[in-house]
Formats: sequence, C-alpha cells, structure tokens
Amino acid sequence: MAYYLGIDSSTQGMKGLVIDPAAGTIVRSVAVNFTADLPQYRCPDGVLAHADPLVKHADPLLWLAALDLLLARLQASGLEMGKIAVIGGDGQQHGSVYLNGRFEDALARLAPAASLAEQLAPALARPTSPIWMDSSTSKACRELDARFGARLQADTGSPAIERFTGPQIRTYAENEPERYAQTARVHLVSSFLCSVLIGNDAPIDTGDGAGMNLLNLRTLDWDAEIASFTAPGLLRKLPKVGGGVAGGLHSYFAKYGLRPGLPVAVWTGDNPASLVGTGAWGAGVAVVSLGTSDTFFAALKDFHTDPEGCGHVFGNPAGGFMSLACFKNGSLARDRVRREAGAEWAFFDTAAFERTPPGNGGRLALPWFEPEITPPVLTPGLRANFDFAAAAPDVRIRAVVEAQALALRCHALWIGAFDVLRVTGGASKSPGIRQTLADVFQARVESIAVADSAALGAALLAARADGVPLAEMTARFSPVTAVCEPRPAQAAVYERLLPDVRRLEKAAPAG
Ligand code: XUL
Repeated sequence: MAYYLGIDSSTQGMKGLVIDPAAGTIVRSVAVNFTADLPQYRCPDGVLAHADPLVKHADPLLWLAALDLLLARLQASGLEMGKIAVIGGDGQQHGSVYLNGRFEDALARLAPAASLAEQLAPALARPTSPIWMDSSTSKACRELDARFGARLQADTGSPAIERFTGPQIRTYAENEPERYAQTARVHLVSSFLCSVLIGNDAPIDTGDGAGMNLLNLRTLDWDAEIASFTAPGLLRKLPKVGGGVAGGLHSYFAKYGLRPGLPVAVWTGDNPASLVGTGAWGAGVAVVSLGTSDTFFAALKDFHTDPEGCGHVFGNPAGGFMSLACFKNGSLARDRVRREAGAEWAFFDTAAFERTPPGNGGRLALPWFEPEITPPVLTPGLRANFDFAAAAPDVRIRAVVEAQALALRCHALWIGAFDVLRVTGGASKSPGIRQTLADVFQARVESIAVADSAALGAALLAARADGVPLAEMTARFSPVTAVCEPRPAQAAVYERLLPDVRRLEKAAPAG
C-alpha cells in the first residue's frame, strides 16, 4: 500500500510519477513545464538565451522553483502525500551546479515560509548552470585528450566530450577563476536536487557520474589524476560517489504533506533511469527511443568501451554498466524527408513498404540535416548513394528508414548481441519502422507503453530502495504491447548493406 514518488528533472520540464507497486498502478502523474509555468526564469525550453550559439546554460533556481511547484501540484491533486514511503529521482545528464561555502548551512536551515529558490540563491557560486546542450568547451576537450589520450575513454567510459561535466568545469575554472575559487561544491542536476531534498550534501551515483569524464569506472570512484588536471583542487569540490539511500527528507517538505525523514534514494541520470523504466536493465534487451533525436541504450554484461568512441558507458542503477549512443538526426529528420516527399507516415507502412523491396535495391540515405553525434560529423546535409531528389517518394522514405536502422546496428555492434529491441517514442508507432528494425537487427522488436520512462525508472528505484524487487515491478509497469518478429529471409539483404552505410557515413553531403 506504500507509494513511491519518482521525480524526473529533464531539460524542458519536471515530472513527478507516483506508483503503488502492490496494486501495480501509477497513482498520479504531475508535470511542470519551464516555458509555460515559470516564464520569470527566462529559460524557454529550459535554456537561457546567449549570444554564442554554442553556449547553453540554465538558471539553477528554475529547477528549485520547479521542485516547489511540482510538489505543490502533487499535493493539490488530492494525493495522500503521507503514503509516499520513498522518493527517487533523476536529472538531465551532464549539467552542473556550482555552490559556495554557504550551501550546506543554507540547506540545513531551510524554512517553510520562504521558497527554495529564495533561500538557496545566496549559496550559488555561479549564477548559471551549463547543460548537456552546451558545446562551447572544445579547447578543454582537446587539452584532456592531449594529456590522457586513450586512457580517458578506457577508464571513464567516454572520450572528452563538450557537454560532459569535466570539460565544462575546466572551461569555467579557466574563464572565471575567481568564481571557481569560491566554488566549494560542484553538483550534477541530479545530486543538487537530491541534496535539497535531504537538506545535506548528496552523493553522485555511477549512472550520472559517468557522464562527467571524471569517474573511473574500474574503481567506481573519482579519478584523482584526471580531476586534478581538469581543474585545481577539483577533487575536494566533488561530492562522494554512492548509491542506495542518500538521507532522510528535510522537514521543509512537510509543508507539502510529506513525512519528514522519509528515505530519499540517491538520484541518477535520465538515461540510466530510462533503462530501468523501460525494463531493459538486464542484459540482452536494448532500447531504441525514436524521438526528436534517436537514442540507443542497453545494459552491458561487462565494462568495455566503444572502439570508435561514439557510444558512452554509464553505471546501470540496477548494477553493472549500460551503453548509450545518441543519434542527433532522428524523428525531425525522418519527418522532413516524409514532408518533402509529400507523404503521410501511413504511406510508408502501406504503399512504400509494399512497393519497395527490403534493401531498396541498395539505395540508402542518411538524413543528416543537423551536425550528427554518432558518428561525429560537423558538416550537415543529406548523404545518399543514389539520385535522391529524382527518386520516387516510396524509395526515398525506405532509403532513410533503412539507413538509420543500419547505422544504429553498426554503432551497436560493440555492445554485444541482443535478443530483443524495445522501441519507444513517436516513430515507434509505425509498423514499417518496427519491421525494418526487426529485420536489420534480426531481433524481436517489442513495443512498450511507457510514457515517462525516466520518471517511472526513478519511482521504481525508490521502491527498490525499500526492498521491492525490480524484476517483479518491471513486468507490471513496463508491459509489452506489441511484438514484431524478424524475418530470417531478410537477414542476408541487410548484412550486405552494412559496409554500404559505413561508406555513406564518410561521404560528403549531397548538393
Ligand atoms: C546523454 C545526453 C542527454 C541528456 C538529456 O548523454 O546528453 O540524453 O541526458 O536528456
């Protein structure tokens, strides 16, 4: 009968999901949208305006205001707040919050009469927080690469990447040395909000910590050598690495009807939380999330890294490790091709799917309208191995859907074999896309009806911290709604096309 609350602090908003594992139900779902609900923080879609398009920061006070508002909305929804037994959470990965020496004292003294933002504003050493969309730290990345070479990826799970927290901290320490000197603590979005809930300094978990280029995944602790090169005295400014329960809820939150002292689980990153929420925390199941961008993630049997440096390794909150690869040109790109072909998606599932053969006669097209992350390609533009503009709409659409699926498979080879692909996101509704994925991967494709996989994962992790087995909850909360079997007869067609898509990735954009 106990309830568990999962809070997902994502880029554009904050969500709260309350589950009742005994009944197998989602009891409540509430949300705060940064653009619509908190316009006074001037972070539409969660980002502050900046003259340099590479700089993407947010106001950390926005996240505090969102937490107050979310809990107020949860209470106003009529939920029996006293039944919440444990709170869990996750944050957008890589974003960092810089606190001064007053932080711990300000946390301990939180009083219900004033808001979190008012009370914690004086504890910020830096008024803004760089988030994962920032790509202004190339110089720091080059310096880290020059100093550590292959060791950086071999030990932290990823090469130096602009949005990762280490390069962000190095850039900040170099550009704003006075503020950096006043920074007593650097938190991630996840550990910052967890600290606020417990009124104390919270640990960073290995799921989110691995997105920093600072955590040694062999020792599961900060890498002292990398930290001291990243910025002076950084090791002292980082919280502990840890998991399980972070502490008891601060009495400030009694104003929302929450029981002071209730356990708060250590927060994780949104992708590790989604791994749990999609029920893919065990080996053999990969998740393909077909959203604005496409992401591909899976639990890893053992710690190993992508030889091409495109995929990342993070801690898996259920134990062990997970992989993550992000494909920037996902649904927006697919949709542009569909629009320009003057077709509806249904067209692909009917006419295009029937009129064109699997393999499309070898015609492939990568719709890289934006610079791509996997593989890293800075020059945008569609790549095709045929005259794309002159081709019929059905050929164009199949060329794009198959090239994207083949690219996913190429960049997933290092992870290992999968029996099952779980698909989520808007485009996963297309039977044509699902069948293509099943045939390209020669794996069963399962659709799951999970709307907010990160918030659900956070709630499941909260329940697990109270002793509820994850396996039991996965079957109830992440059920499979449709299955698409691979057609063995198509295996050879796609196997032959793998080198072709590799070649296409290296080609110059058309036109
Ligand atoms: C992962 C990444 C994003 C953020 C925001 O590396 O940058 O997925 O976690 O969702």
